[in-house]
Amino acid sequence: MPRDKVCLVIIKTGARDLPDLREVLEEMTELTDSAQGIVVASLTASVPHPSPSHFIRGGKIEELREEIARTGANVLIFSVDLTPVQARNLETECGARIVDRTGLILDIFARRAVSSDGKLQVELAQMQYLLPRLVGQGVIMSRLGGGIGTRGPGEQKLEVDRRKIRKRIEYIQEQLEKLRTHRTLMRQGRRQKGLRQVAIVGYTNAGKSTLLNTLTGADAYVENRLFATLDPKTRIYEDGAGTSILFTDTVGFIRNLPHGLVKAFHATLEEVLDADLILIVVDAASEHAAQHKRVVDEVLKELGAEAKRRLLALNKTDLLGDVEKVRIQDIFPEAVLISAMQKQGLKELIEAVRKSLK
Ligand SMILES: Nc1nc2c(ncn2[C@@H]2O[C@H](COP(=O)(O)OP(=O)(O)OP(=O)(O)O)[C@@H](O)[C@H]2O)c(=O)[nH]1
Ligand SMILES: [Mg+2]
Repeated sequence: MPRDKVCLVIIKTGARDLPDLREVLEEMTELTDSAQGIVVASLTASVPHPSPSHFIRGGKIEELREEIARTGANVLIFSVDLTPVQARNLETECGARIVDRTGLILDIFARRAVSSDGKLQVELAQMQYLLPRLVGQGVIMSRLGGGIGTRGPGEQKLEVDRRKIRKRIEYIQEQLEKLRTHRTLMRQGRRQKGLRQVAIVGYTNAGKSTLLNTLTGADAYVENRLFATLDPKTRIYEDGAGTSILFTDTVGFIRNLPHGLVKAFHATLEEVLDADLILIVVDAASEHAAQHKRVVDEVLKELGAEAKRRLLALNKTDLLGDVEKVRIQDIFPEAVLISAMQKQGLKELIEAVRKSLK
């Protein structure tokens, strides 16, 4: 299938805590890339007061139409979330598929889901997202053509009516409840064996799976794309001197992780809540390292894990010069500097983990 040609629409709202436009553009480009779309154009719009009908105003819509005509873009991806009404109206006005930020992230998750649990969780989030959007036939049918925002484990089911979708949602919720019970039992079993559990969390693409692999010899999937991991993986670390620690790799975080996704992935994210220690991995080579660390703290808070013991590991330090290393250690004095890929700083990390677990 040909890849979608995407025009990004980067919105500056009145909200104060937002990162700058350049950073949002970068993030949206990476997300689009992870969804196999090609960014052919991007446009920014300052919208302090979004219109309830179209979000953006007439002049901008005109500009968008010109961009579409000039570049041949078939999809508009917005950096914010739109109401179903706004999305539908824009679709009609612009003659291109409209995808909002949550829709884009859901699409990436749908591509990444491998296990049946992962697929169920994504499907739940997708259905809940689509349900209020199932108004006119037109909307739903146009979403079935393929391309960003149209695909996923729930794809064939999208044409069934709302009632069937609600039934399906109930069914998935029951299944996930079973999954949750199962995971809880597994954790209790491990605990009875006296094993301590460390949850590896962090911004997407920070190197969490690489770290799990390096520490435990696991074969977790690693990729330079966002949200490579959806399913948690727990593996044992043994140092040969009698220390055994369990490490769990989890789904990555992102700014404003869609709420429905956090809820759908609750069974999975409970691994984090139940751990004895939270090991936060930050990509120290990213110029947004501090921002990413803040986002991780926020998501942990949203999960109700803010009181948990934690440890910070700054990863990818193989990409830093000596000066940069000193600078980042200054910002995060308590952090351990590591390179999961080059196997640097791991002894110090395990030592710090052991200390924190005491
Ligand atoms: N240079 C360098 N690259 C690294 C290091 N650790 C991981 N990477 C690279 O960073 C990319 C992401 O690594 P992953 O381990 O998949 O990251 P993740 O945090 O599991 O990502 P998600 O599962 O998508 O949230 C891959 O291309 C890795 O090869 C490191 O220490 N140094
Ligand atoms: Mg991963």
